[in-house]
Amino acid sequence: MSITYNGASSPPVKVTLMHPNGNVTDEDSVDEYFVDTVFQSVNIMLEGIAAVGKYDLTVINTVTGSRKIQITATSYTVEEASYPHRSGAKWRSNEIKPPEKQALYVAVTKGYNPVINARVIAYIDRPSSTTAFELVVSDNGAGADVNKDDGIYSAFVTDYTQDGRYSVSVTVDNEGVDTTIATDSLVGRGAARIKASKGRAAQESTGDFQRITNGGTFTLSSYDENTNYYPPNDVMDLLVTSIDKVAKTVTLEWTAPGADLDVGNASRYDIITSENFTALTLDPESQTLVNESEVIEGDLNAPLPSGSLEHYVVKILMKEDSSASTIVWITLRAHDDRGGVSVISNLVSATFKNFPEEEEKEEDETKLGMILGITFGVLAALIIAAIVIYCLCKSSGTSQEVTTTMEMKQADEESPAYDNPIYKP
Ligand SMILES: [Ca+2]
Ligand SMILES: [Ca+2]
Repeated sequence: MSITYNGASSPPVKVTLMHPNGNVTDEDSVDEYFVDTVFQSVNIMLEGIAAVGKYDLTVINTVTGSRKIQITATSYTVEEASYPHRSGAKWRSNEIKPPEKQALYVAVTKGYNPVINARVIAYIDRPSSTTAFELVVSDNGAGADVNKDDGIYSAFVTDYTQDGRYSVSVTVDNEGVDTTIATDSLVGRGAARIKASKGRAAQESTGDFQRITNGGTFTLSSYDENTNYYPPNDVMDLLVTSIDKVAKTVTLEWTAPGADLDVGNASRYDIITSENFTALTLDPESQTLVNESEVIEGDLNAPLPSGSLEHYVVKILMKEDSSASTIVWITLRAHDDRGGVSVISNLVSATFKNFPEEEEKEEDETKLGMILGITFGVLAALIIAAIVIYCLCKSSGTSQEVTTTMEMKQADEESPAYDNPIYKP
C-alpha cells in the first residue's frame, strides 16, 4: 500500500492500518512501514498471507491547512498457478517541455496474455487544480496507441495548467463493456497470434474486476497556456468500407482525433480527393476538397469526440474526361479551433467505371442475352451429343460409361474492399 502526499519540505503524513485480526501497522512497525521523502510517500508492505476481512486505514495530516493525498493498494494471489489481472501505468517521459509529446501507457494483463476491451480511466493531478483531470486511455490502435488489442492502452496527455509536477492514478475495470482475456496473443505483441493454451478458448471473459494503479509523476516546464502546442493527431486508420458505383459514393470510416492530439474534439475535417496519387501526396492543397453538399452522411464541421468511430458517406466528383475506369484517391486531415491542423491521413482509393448509367444498363442487358443464348446453345448440343452416344452404344451392344464434366466458374465479383490498399482480409 502506498500513500503519496504533497509538500516536499513538510513532514510526512502519519498512517495507521488496523488489520481484521486486530494487528496494527503504524510508524513504529519498522518491518512494514517505510517513508520515502524523495517521492513523498508512506509505504506499507505486509509479508506473507494477509488476513481476510476489513482493514481500517487512518491518515493524519501533520501540517496545518489542507493536503492532497493519494492511496494505492496492491494485493497478490496466494496461488502461484492462478495469475491475477494486473495493470501497470507508465509515462513516456519523466520531463516534458512542450511541444514534446507526453503519453501514458497502461498495460492490462493476466499472466502473459493481454486483457482487451477493458475500461481504462486515468485521473491526472495537476499543480494548480484541486480536481483531477479525467482521461480515457484506449487500446484502439489510434492516436498514441500503436497496436490495437495488444493489452497496452495509451493516451496523449496535453491538458496542462502550469509548470510543475503531474501525477496519475489509473482505474481499470470491466464496467459496461465485454472485457476478455486474449489467450492466443502475448501482451504488447500487436496482432501477432500464438496458440491458445491447451483446453482454453482464444477469448475468455474476465468476469467482474477492478484494479487501481499509480503511474508515478512527471515534471512539466516552459509551458505557455496561450500557445496551441498540439494539433489533432494524424488519422492513420482511414478505411473505405463500401463503394456505390452507380451513385458514385464511398463510405469512409476512421477513428476521430482530438483538438490536441487525441484529447478533446477536433473542430473540422477536410476530405481531399484526387485522381492523381503523386499530386495528392506532394501537394494536397491543390487537390479537390469535398464540399458540405457532397457529404451525404456525416458532418465535416462536427467531428465526434476523440476515439469515436467516424462514419461518412461522400459523393465523389470525377473529371468529365475521365477514362472508362478511374481510381480516386482519398485522404483527410483534421483542424482544431485554434488554427492547428493535422498532417494528411493514410491514403485509400476507390475504383469507378465512368460509363453513363443507361449505357451500362443497356450493355448489361446485351450481355445477359448473349449468356442466355450461349447457355441454351450448349444445353441443346449436350442433349444431341447424349442422344448420339446413346444410339451408338445401343447399336454396338456394349456398355460404355460417358461422363461430362462442366466447370462452373463464378464471375469475379468486385468487392469494394479490394479497392482499398489497407484492407486486410
Ligand atoms: Ca495498444
Ligand atoms: Ca490544439
